[in-house]
Amino acid sequence: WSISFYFYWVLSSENNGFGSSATRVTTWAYDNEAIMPYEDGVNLQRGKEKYLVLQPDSDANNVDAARQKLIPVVANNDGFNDPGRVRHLADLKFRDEGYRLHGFNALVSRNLDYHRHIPDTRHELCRDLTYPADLPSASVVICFYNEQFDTLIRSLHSLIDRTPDHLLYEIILIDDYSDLRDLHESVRSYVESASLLKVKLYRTARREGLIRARLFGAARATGAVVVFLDSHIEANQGWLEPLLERIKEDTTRVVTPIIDVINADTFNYSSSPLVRGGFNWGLHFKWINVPAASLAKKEDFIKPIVSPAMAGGLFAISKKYFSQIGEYDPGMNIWGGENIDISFRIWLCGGSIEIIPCSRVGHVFRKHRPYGSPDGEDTMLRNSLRVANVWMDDYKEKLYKSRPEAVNIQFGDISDRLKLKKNLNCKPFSWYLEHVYPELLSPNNGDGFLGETGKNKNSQKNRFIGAYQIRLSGTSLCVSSEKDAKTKNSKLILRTCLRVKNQRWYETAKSELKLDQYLCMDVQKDDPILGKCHEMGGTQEWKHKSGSNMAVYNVASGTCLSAVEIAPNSRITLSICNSNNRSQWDFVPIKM
Ligand code: LR7
Ligand code: MN
Repeated sequence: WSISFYFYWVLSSENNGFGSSATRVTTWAYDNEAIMPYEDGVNLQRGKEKYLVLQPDSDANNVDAARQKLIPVVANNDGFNDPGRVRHLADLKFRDEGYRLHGFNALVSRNLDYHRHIPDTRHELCRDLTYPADLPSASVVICFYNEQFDTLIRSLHSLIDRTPDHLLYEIILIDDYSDLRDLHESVRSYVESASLLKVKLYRTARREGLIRARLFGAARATGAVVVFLDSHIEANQGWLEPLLERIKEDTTRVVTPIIDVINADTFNYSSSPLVRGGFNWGLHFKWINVPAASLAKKEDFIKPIVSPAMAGGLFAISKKYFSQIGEYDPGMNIWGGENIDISFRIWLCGGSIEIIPCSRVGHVFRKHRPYGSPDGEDTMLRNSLRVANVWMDDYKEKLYKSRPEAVNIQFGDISDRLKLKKNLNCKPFSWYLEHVYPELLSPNNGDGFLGETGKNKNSQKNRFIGAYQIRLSGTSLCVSSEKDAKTKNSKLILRTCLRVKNQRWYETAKSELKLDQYLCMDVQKDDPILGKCHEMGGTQEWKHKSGSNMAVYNVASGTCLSAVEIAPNSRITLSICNSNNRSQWDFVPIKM
């Protein structure tokens, strides 16, 4: 896929208090790099009209001046002081460029404290556990390619803040030849000026990909245990001790924390259920259930869970054992498949993989992977072919069957890995299928979750707390779905207020606005739409005060509901919150 998609924001002037000279409509296009006058003939089909922002005509030829004056009149005291709040055009640019470059809301991340509080998501029994005084110490290895600066720094601080000093030997940070401007130097100077003495920063001499970048880091690690982490994580309370304890008892155990979710739109930190790691025959990782029988008692919720595979990004391993089982396959490129490879190797060559419920680390689950491989290669498939041809015996045909194009793909020399397999005296793949992951051969493949922690089910939070028409203040026009109340992806438009279903918004305690049991007001590319309710907040979280002349604020986008025009059938969009009359709404209570 390509990362070169464009945003066009069309900026048009109107009579707005910047002076009466602003009468001629000047249109501006914005493409992430520069604001430039928009000329007829530029193909706007590629993007679409995004924002109507106030702009004085007199500066039509002065981009910098225009950029500054484009700041709209922000409604003061509207109370929406969220970290994702878009206050001016530069924020909007930062947010949208962030999504493009990183796949998450960089504006939120920039505004959150590096030492922010996150909820302790462990089971209550975890807090009573004690650990031996002589746990081995750990070298944390984090490689990154073009990571968002604040997110990377917060990852480091979370580790330093929440790891006992004597257990954190060092943090080895590998910049995998990032090409984002100034990133390396910014990280270097931050680490130095904040005196992060345990952080050792390196840079590879060329883009290696995460597999070889981790090898580069692990080679420099001197702690007894190596902990690999992604560069967009937050370590939670007591995360390391339970991992080290399992390794101290048996160095062939490779252990992972529960990977909690840091929401890509809001950076909201939430608990993940107890699950195991599996995959399908395409060798794509997936979560599978924990058998119900193994979660019968309360104590079961804090016991290690054996897992057929690991997600890949977060795990601890004895340094000696890592080298003994052959580290990673250095013939793998950029991204993908290395987690399945190391999972097979661990199980087939005498070790085990466990998920440790009392260890919690949050990870930003991005909206899309914001990078490819330099030559456009499908590295996931190529790397998976190496895995299949080294470890899967005749079962490799299952991969070829699920990816027919694979027969034509060169996956390089695997003789070293075959030698390793022989030297380590590893078992055949059929043993793994029989003893570790029998579900892979059964029809449902381990799908379906039983391991819920019992939190979200039918929670009180889903009850309606009000029902409203949302009326544009001073008009008799209401927020309505363009199609009927049950049509997914329907756009929102202004319609003459009527007591009809597609104007009847039910509000929940999670600040959702629902037209229907399953459809919530949502955000899609800066427009409000009806989306399937996902209960994750963010794009479906709408803040407002009750009463009249109120802004309606979306937590993920940091912007407010705004009519494009004051007329029936006008589109409704999201723009920088302001006090103009296209952005003020009345919440008119109606019978539930
Ligand atoms: O060329 C690269 N060089 C790098 O240094 C590409 C990536 N990287 C870095 C990157 O900055 C990040 O810190 O490597 C790390 C992992 O890359 P991500 O975050 O793009 O990967 P991911 O989280 O999308 O994917 C998961 O699968 C990968 C397969 O190769 C790795 O094993 C990731 O570590 C892994 N992440 C997790 O397991 C977190 C939980 C996700 C789930 C389920
Ligand atoms: Mn990741």
